[in-house]
Amino acid sequence: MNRSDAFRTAVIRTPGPDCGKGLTTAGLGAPDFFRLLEQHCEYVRLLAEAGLEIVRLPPAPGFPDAYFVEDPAVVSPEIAVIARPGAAPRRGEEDSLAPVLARFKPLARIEAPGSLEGGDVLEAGGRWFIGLSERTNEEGARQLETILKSSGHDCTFVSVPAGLHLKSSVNDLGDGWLILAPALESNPAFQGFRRIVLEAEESYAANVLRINGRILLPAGFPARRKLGGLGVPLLEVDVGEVRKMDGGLTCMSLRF
Ligand code: CIR
Repeated sequence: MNRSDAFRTAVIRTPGPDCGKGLTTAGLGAPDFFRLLEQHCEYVRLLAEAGLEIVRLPPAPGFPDAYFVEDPAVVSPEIAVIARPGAAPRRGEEDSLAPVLARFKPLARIEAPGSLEGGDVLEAGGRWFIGLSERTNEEGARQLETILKSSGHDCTFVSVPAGLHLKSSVNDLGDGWLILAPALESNPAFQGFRRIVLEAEESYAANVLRINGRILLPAGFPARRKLGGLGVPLLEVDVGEVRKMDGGLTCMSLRF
């Protein structure tokens, strides 16, 4: 059983009209707010169709990246860990998320000088991988490891070689499969998995979301052909505007 096939709840946050003021390295221009809202709506609709109860938060004025709710928290079966974003402008997003998650799980916190963003945390095959990146430092990773270990979870640290977060380059496809950008192809951390490795120019498509027996993938990438043999429904989602802000499919929800 894949844990990602037994999720019941998705916390999401509606993007605000200041979405273009968020952090980005994409160089793809500013997102169109209304198109972004449409794409976000369709994403949320697909999560609901997958059987998830949607907990919708309003935009957080002054925090243009706050709809990337995956980053300020990590939720395990036992606990919700309130993260400490490595990006200074994103610090504070976690304050309005904590009381919401407290309705579902006991809380723990990543404390300074630790920094950690949920985009750097991947659960796959019953193991947890924590990316060390520009957003997640070793201290933050160690704090999360201690918290997860106390519930018996095994953690592996992975140096993030490219992209914003670990999950920009590797994600769980379920049933022992991972999808990887070539930068992580030969990383020993993932040796025990069956692997689908993308071409460098379609690395963005590594940010797929396995959820309740289906896989959401960014629309318009040839990567789709490589996933056909998995025997799982594939749903393409247009995230063109989201990508302009360095975001993708995993980062717009917290699932548990
Ligand atoms: C940022 O730079 O923090 C946001 N503009 C994008 C965050 C994307 N998060 C994710 O992939 N987990």
